[in-house]
Amino acid sequence: MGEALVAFSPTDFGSIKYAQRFSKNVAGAESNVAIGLSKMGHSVGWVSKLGKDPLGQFVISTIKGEGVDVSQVSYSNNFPTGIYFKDKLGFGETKVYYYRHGSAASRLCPEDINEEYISRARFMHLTGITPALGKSCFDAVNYAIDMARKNGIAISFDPNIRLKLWDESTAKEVLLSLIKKVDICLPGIEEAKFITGVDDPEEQANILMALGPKTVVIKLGKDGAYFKTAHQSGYVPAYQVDHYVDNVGAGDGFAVGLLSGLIDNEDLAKAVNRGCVIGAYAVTTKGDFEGYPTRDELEVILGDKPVVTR
Ligand code: KDG
Repeated sequence: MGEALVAFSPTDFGSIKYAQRFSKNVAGAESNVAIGLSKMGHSVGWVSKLGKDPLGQFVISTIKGEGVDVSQVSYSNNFPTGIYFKDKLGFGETKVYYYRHGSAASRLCPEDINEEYISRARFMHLTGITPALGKSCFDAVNYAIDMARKNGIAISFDPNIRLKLWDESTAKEVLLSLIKKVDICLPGIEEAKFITGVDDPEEQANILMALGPKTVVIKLGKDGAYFKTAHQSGYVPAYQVDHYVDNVGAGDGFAVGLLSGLIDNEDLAKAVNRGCVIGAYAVTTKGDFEGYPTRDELEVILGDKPVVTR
């Protein structure tokens, strides 16, 4: 559950201040995860709200076209589909400018959540972006968590801290309150540092687990990932790709791999490795999810299947 946006990126190198031409892609942390899981062949649904406008039609046809069930998406006549711009800075980083305040998805509320629909899932994936969008979204996230817990659905949570959307102290307080109620917590190392106040991933995982989650996976970027449960822990190295375009969407790709591995009943280290591989492929394209492999492609990448191109 969460907001999808239309992302505009300059087609030429340089700042959006000077750009004349833009490409347009669908983005959004949670819809990225939904699309990635669908590409892996899993059955997945996305709960959200869009404006009844052409950009909303673009978003819905893209997400539906990727095989995600969109029956739980509603449309607003009064509020638009949110957008953002990616600004490629000279030193290779991507900065984003959001135009999502007052968007249709920022009006998501508990009434948009259908308990019966949720009760059919195996996992519910949420991020710290949604509660940052406004009070009704915060209520919707808490309601979704309550419904998932009531129905025995495992909740995965990526803090996805976006300090352009809320202030640090509110972010910390709300994220801590949510982490206490989830099963799997998937922060990046900098996010884990923001939440726990310590630098070391093993210490970070201990602190997060003491709050409630049974599984913690800290994403370490070029150093891979560290995972921990009550019974096991370990490091998984990063997967190397030879082509870098844009890192937005990599964390969501990691969540795709991890959840996909768990749905396939892989052991945790293998699922984390799948996360590292899909996260790495995310950086090879301009769009967030376009680089995520399909299941067949993943099998080739992992060496389980030969490549047949003709
Ligand atoms: O994780 C990728 C997202 O950050 C991007 O698609 C846009 O959802 C988005 C956000 O709020 O930053």
